[in-house]
Amino acid sequence: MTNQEPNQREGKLRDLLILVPYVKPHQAKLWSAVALMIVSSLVSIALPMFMREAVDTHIMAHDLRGLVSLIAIAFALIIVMTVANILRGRLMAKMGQDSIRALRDDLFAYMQKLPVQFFDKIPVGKLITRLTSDVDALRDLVGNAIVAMVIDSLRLVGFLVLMFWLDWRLTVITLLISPILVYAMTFLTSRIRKAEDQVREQASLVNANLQESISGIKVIQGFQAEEHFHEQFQVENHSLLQAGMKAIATYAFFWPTIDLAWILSIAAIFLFGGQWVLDGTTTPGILVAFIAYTDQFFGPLRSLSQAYRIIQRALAGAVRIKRIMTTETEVNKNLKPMPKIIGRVEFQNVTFGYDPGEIVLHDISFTAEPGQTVALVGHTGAGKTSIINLLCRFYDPIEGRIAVDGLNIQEHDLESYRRQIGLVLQEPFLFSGTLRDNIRFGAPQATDEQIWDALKTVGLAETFIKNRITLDTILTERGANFSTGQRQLLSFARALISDPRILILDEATAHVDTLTEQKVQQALAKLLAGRTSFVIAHRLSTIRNADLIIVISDGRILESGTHEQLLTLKGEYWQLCNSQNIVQIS
Ligand code: M5T
Ligand code: MG
Repeated sequence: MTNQEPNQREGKLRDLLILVPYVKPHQAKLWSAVALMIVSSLVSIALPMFMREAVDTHIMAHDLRGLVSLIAIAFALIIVMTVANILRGRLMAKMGQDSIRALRDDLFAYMQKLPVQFFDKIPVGKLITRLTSDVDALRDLVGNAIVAMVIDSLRLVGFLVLMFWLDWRLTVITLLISPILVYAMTFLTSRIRKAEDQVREQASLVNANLQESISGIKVIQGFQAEEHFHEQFQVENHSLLQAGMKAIATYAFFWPTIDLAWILSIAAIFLFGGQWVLDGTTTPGILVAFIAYTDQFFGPLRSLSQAYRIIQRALAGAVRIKRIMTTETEVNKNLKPMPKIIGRVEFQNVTFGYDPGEIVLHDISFTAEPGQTVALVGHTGAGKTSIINLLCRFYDPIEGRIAVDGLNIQEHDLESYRRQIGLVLQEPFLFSGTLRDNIRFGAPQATDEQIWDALKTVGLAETFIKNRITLDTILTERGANFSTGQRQLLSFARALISDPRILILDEATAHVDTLTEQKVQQALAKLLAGRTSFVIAHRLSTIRNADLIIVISDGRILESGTHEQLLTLKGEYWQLCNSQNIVQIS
């Protein structure tokens, strides 16, 4: 589960380049923010010099008027600095939010196009946490850290230059505490970072767990498995607590260490600086200014180490986001579009496995002529759905070729191909929204009249009218306010409306009762007419009239032919029919 997540350290600064197109439109804001920051930095660099001036020139000379006017100037500068800081904060925050909103939009669009395999490997809850927290990390970077980094480095240099200029001996003494700082900033921050990574990883596990138990709530309650799931949750939740505690414990060392360094250097400055004032080699004003510089010196240091952490997080996030945005999707392959197809489907020696080491389909070959109905029959786990998955190109074969109208589907644009396929699955996908939106899903231009026609064809119109269900009726999530059979029929209507050349029904009739099934059979006959169709049904009565029945066993084609042909073989199909008492009907 975690083995394919990139390690934090894989993040390179170059990965942050994915942000460039998102920040670019906001350049004006960025540069204004930089300008404002330069202003406030200059003021903060200059302020201690005012202190020196106040002490040495005015206080020592008993010059109260001069002192007051100096303070007035300093005060004005402080106002300028404060306003600049407020404006800069707002600009940067706005820029961060705006650019990240665009990134989030794009990310969603990319994710929707990712190959199905991508989602096989990562639990949904984890993916969601990851996307939200990774995106947040990038927002922190854009909205704060980038500019802060540059400006804080400049401020540090400015402080050092002025400190050396004022008194190099005191500067050297201040710098003597740097080993403590280096320890805090490298060793401690790297430990904090590791602990925080663990917290995030664990939080995503808790969310994955939560997501799973919410979507399975009926089964969980039905089997009284609440206790078991609760225990599982408690375990994950406890690990989250532990990870959090560890992070806090490490963090607890950080500021006190920094403060210790600060106190030590102030003490040293008083000790040595005091002596030097007494022996006249430095002035009281310089001593005061120096204390102020030392104090200020720690500000940028702190925010630099914070910025460092934000950058680390953003790097890790950028790698994962980049992986999504650069995962090869069919969209960025630029293949030629699939022309309008007639519907001749050929599987030529197709071999396939979800995991290349575990072959699920062996050397499958068959041809479906345009308009034919092909039934796939076989025991559970035989590989029927897998054949469909290949036909829809959710996956690609390891060996062999799938051709439609003689064209290799792998060499043609996926969108233009899938548009010509209709898919009805055992678990129909309905989403929260109106009935209308759910049905014209694959054909957005369909009119209300067409929709009602489709509903009539699948036999739902009457019930809907009787129950006052209109096209504006809202479906709750996953269509929970409709019965399973109704949902099935709705997805028939959806397939009908999009008028596909190739139609796939995977266990699509499993949920409808026998009476409805007769209706459905008629609906099906209309649905299938003139299209190449693939029907998977465990109830063999549904597929008796198919033009070609393919019997699959353990991923291989065992026999194929029409119902009558297969019966005379007295093989697997005959046995299956026997077990469902339908031999005599033929
Ligand atoms: C065939 C494996 C499954 C089975 C084999 C869909 C799917 C299947 N498999 C995966 O590893 N990952 C997947 O996403 O493939 O499975 P199938 O094609 O689903 O069988 P079926 O459709 O004939 O069975 P059923 O039960 O729907 O009638 O080994 O583990
Ligand atoms: Mg199946």
